[in-house]
Amino acid sequence: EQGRSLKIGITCYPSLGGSGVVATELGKILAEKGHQVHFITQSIPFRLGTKFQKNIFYHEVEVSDYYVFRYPPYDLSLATKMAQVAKMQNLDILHVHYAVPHAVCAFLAKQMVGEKLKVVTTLHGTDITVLAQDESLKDLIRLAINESDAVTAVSNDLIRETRDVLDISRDIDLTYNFVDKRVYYPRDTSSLRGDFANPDEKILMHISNFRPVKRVSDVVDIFAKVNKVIPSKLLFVGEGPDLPKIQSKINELGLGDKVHFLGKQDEIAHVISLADVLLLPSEKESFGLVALEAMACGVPTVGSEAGGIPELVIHGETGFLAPIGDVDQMADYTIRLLSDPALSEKFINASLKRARENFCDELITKNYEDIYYRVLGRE
Ligand code: GMT
Repeated sequence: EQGRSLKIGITCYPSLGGSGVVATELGKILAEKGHQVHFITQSIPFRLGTKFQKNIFYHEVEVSDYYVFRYPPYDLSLATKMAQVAKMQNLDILHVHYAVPHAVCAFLAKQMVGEKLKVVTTLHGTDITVLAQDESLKDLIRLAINESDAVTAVSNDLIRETRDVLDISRDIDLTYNFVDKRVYYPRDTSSLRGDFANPDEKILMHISNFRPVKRVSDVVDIFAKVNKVIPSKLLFVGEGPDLPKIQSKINELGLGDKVHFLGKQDEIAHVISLADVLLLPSEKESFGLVALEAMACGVPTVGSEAGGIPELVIHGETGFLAPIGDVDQMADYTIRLLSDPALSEKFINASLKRARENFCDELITKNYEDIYYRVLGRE
C-alpha cells in the first residue's frame, strides 16, 4: 500500500557539504510528510537544528576507543548502531548517503537484522569519482552497491562513471538534488549589499569547501580578468584546505581590497542572493548543489563542464560553461553576462523557472518515496 507512512533510518556525513545537506533536507521533508525519520550519525547534522521536530529522531553513534585499537572502529560502531535502531524502531528502510563506509555498514546491519530491512544507497560523487578509483576499496564499494536494494545517484554523469569505474551493470536510479522552495528564493539584499560593494559594482561569488577539486585558484584568475573590465567585488564563502593559498594569491595579485572572505555561513539563501554571478570552475562535480541553490535564488552560474554540472546549468540559458581550466573563456562569459542587463535578466528568469520546475523538493522527495515503496514491494 503506497502512501503508508514509513520508518526510515538516514545516515550521512553530518558536516560534509552537499551530501549532508541533501540527506538532512530530505529527512526533514519526509518527516513533514508523515514518515518517521531516524538519523543515525556521529553528530547532529548541521542543517537539522536542535529543536524538537515532529517525526524526527536522532541516534548518536558512539565509537569504542579501547587501548587495543590503533584506530577506533567507527564503521563497526555505526553498523551495530544501525542494526540496533532498525530492530528497536522496526525500521523499513535504511537510506545511506555515500558508499564509504555507510553503504558497507548498512550491508552489515542488514545481515544482523534480516531481509525485511531494505537498504537504499545514494551516491553523491567523491565516493565514486575518488574513492572507488582506489584499488584497495574498489571491491568493497562494488559489494556495498551491488547488495543495496536500490542505488540512486545525483546525476546521469555519476551513474555512467559508477558503471565504468566499478564495472557493474545493476540499475541505478537518477535522483537529482533539490532545494526547499520555502528557503531558496531571491532574498532582498538591499540593506546588505552596501557592506560589500559600491552601487556601481557587480558581485561575483564562490561558495565551497576549498578543496583542490574546486579549483578555487581559477576563481581568482577569472575575477582578476573580469575586474579589469567591470567594476566588481569577489565574495568567498566557506572554508577549507586551499584557503591560505588563495589568500596569498589574492595578495600577490594586489586584489586584497576587492575580495571579502565571509567564512562559513548558515543562511546560504541570503548570502547567495547578494551575488550577480556564481563561479563554479570545479575539476569534479557530480552535481554542484551550490549552483542549484544559486539558481533557485535567481543567480546564474559560470563554471566548468565537469561531471553533472551541464545537467543542472544549461549553457546559454541559465549560465555559461567552459572546459575545465579554461579561465579565459569563463572570464569572457562572465563579462558578457555582467555587461548585458537584458541577457542577465533572461538568465535570472530562466534560472528561477528551471529550479522550480526541475529541482523542486516535491518532485524529488516523491522520487525517493517511490523508490522506498518499490523496494518494499508496495508499488
Ligand atoms: O563536493 C564536495 O566537496 C562535497 C561532496 C559531498 O559529499 O557532500 O559533494 C558531492 O555531493 C554533492 C551533493 O550530491 C554534489 O552536489 C557535489 O557535486 C559532489 N561533489 C563532487 O562530486 C566533487
